[in-house]
Amino acid sequence: MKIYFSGSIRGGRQDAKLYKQLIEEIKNYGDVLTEHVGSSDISHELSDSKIHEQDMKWLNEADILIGEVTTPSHGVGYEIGRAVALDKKVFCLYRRQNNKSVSAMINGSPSINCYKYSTVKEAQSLIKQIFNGC
Ligand code: 6IA
Repeated sequence: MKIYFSGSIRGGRQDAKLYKQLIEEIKNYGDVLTEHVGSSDISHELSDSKIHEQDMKWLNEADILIGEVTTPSHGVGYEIGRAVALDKKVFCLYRRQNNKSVSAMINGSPSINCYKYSTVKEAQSLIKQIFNGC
């Protein structure tokens, strides 16, 4: 199974370590095409148009998108919308946080499965559930 993991880059890297932990769990179920999202060293070599081209190619190849959407990111929202339009399976994970709700356009979409979690352990167990249901 090919998996597209989405997480914030220019939207803010405060959750980069968490993305890495989730990607490590997701790797038990298939090939993660976007492992760089969890890397502490994001390369600045490619132009924005090349990044978009490469990511859309991977999204087309992917069977499923998993997004960590706690940190709002235009790129993540865009990828989720494109994945829905391509009829991919889409799952979003987000942490319970004071006074912050995930976008209604993500949480309210009938094509997107959204799960709240509190701890990394809980997120990892949600990932297990997602892939056991696939
Ligand atoms: O708007 P954001 O940058 O937060 O969007 C993050 C999402 O867009 C991620 O899920 C990635 O799949 C994609 N993305 C954004 N930037 C990159 C990138 N390099 N390489 C690959 N995918 C990306 C950007 C480096 C940049 C800081 C110069």
